[in-house]
Amino acid sequence: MKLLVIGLGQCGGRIADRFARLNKRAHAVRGINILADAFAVNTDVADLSGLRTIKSDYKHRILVGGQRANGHGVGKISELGAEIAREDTDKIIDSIRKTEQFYETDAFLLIAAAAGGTGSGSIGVLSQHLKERYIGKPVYDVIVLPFRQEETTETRTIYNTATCLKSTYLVADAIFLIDNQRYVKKDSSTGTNLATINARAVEPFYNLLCAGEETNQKYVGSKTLDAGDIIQTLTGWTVIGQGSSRTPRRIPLCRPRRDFRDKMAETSKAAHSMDKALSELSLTCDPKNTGRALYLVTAPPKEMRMEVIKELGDNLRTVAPDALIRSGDYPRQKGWLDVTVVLSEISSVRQITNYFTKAIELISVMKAKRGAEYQNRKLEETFDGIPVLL
Ligand SMILES: Nc1nc2c(ncn2[C@@H]2O[C@H](COP(=O)(O)OP(=O)(O)OP(=O)(O)O)[C@@H](O)[C@H]2O)c(=O)[nH]1
Ligand SMILES: [Mg+2]
Repeated sequence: MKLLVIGLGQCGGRIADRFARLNKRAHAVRGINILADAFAVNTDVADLSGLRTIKSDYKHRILVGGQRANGHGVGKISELGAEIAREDTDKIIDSIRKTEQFYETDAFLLIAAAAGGTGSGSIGVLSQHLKERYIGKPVYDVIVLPFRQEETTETRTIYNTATCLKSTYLVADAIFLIDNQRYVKKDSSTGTNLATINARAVEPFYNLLCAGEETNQKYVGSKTLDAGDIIQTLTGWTVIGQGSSRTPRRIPLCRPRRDFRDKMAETSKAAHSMDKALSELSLTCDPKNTGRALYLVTAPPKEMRMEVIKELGDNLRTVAPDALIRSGDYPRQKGWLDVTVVLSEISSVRQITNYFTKAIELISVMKAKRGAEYQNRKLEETFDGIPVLL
């Protein structure tokens, strides 16, 4: 599957940059392309300059906002981010549609942090525009949720997150939710190392995007998971995860025939990888609320038996009983058995509901405050005619 990736704001730009690096890896290691192209859009010159892999010309690193942001961002005011995106949509579209591989694009992937200003405000606007303009090409959004401590230290965090989530939900075909906090818990030694989080967030897409682009017959699975399967799966709130286990090195002359222990070990390795994938999902959620799901097994060709794949399907069916499940195998790498899991059309996510509830409370507090200010102003107005002794 070939994506056209657009990163918005600082976080979005950095993750898009990671996707560009993933594409380089796919090209160098597997000889395939998984991106049509990658772009970064920002109101901040410094953020655009900090990227490493996205081409550095002005058509790929697109500065928006002109005089209004003055090249310094919008300071978390997502309304301004949205306004700038509306004004500069043509500039962005003009750049992306001129890319050589534009017509190879299977879907758009837009990325932004929910809590910031530029990315949070512009992702809904641009998603809507792309949906209306390129009918038939799906638009997927990746939304990065803030660290918990940001919710208390930065006042705009909850409000921006809730408005961004609602806006993207209304226009995008699917929204991948990536929770920054999840990755902190998983690797406390790196703490809030954003580069590590970005790498981990992007990695599960590698095999998923490569599988359907494989042209070497040797590496085409017996059940290929291609763009069609992915597009049919991705709907609404979505999470992704990947789990890996090492596979044993086989010395052919040593034990020519596999006995029942090998077979058991293979099955349990695959099950272990799937368990890991489910526990490493990009946001904590209950798989029971999933409407659609897919899993992909990537392993050395010798480890790939239909029984293993079927067993994994049974495992996923147990945890996500209502999901329509698609699957595939990708006989590619050496030494590892990876399972990629995507859960989509999730009907209930507590964390997301919490953002909406807290934002509604916040809005009513803000309204009450505004009322109090009005009363104070009225009091000031009452001494208008009184002389001052200063
Ligand atoms: N995972 C990850 N999160 C990031 C990164 N950079 C910022 N964030 C998170 O993104 C949110 C802030 O959004 P930014 O992308 O910095 O904001 P912006 O879109 O550039 O908007 P303005 O700076 O307000 O113009 C916070 O929740 C940060 O924790 C990053 O590289 N990776
Ligand atoms: Mg910024």
